[in-house]
Amino acid sequence: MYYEEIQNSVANGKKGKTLELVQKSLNGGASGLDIINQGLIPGINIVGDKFESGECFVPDMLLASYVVKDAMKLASKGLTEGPSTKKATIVLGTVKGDLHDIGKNMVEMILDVSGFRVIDLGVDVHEEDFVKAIREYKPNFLGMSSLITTTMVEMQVVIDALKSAGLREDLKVIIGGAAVSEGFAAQIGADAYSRHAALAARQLKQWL
Ligand code: B12
Repeated sequence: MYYEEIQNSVANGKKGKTLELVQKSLNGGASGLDIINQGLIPGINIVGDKFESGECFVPDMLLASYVVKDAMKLASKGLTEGPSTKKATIVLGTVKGDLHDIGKNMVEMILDVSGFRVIDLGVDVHEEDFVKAIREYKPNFLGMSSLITTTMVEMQVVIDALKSAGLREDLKVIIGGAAVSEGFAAQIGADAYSRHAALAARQLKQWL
């Protein structure tokens, strides 16, 4: 299903080629989720590994991220629509200081097709904006993303701000992103950690 080719074309920042391969895979009957999980994400991880080992630089990561964003839009057309009545609401955002949003967007996409109403606050979300959104939308869940070790501490800041505002009790908090872990979730008093988007949808359904 061209997964390896998709990985390589993402890693090389080739947008046209990637979109062509995604379309070919969809035409061949591949599911959007498999294309994302077996093609696009491993592809961008190749770039991340090369960045870590000094074989590529920020512009390469940026280029690959543009390719993945467009390809995800195309692949998500292959995802089945969930029920039209939304089960519950989640406020979602990447924490202060962190601009990574591909993973968060993927969580948004999966939760949306799984029947959740998602309020996406975007990236670099400050604690006061999380608090404001929880007040305004009264969601069942809060999801926070962090990919950088220096910004993951912001999750604790948000949880503390929610406690001070008296908004923590009625809310389940789920965290994710490459920087965090189950242990970290327990440490900061979050209710759950999810390694990937599909597991997040499963966890939220369990909480309903
Ligand atoms: C693309 C990328 C970028 C792009 C981001 C573009 C964008 N719009 O997102 C750009 C070029 C902007 C970028 C910048 C930087 N980056 Co960067 N980046 C990456 C890269 C290569 C891929 C990230 C990605 O999109 N992965 C694919 C997605 C799908 O995976 P994911 O985010 O982990 O999400 C999945 C799960 O974690 C989970 N999940 C994610 N969020 C959430 C939320 C919830 C609620 C739940 C339940 C689950 C969940 O579900 C997702 C899907 O299943 C990673 C390497 C890597 N392998 O992670 C480095 C990486 C994250 N970046 C890194 C660094 C250092 C930086 C910079 C500091 C570089 C610099 N010197 O400027 C800056 C920081 C800028 C900032 N302030 O944020 C480091 C972080 C190291 C660390 N330990 O802190 C990494 C790990 C690279 C490396 N190996 O060193 N980066």
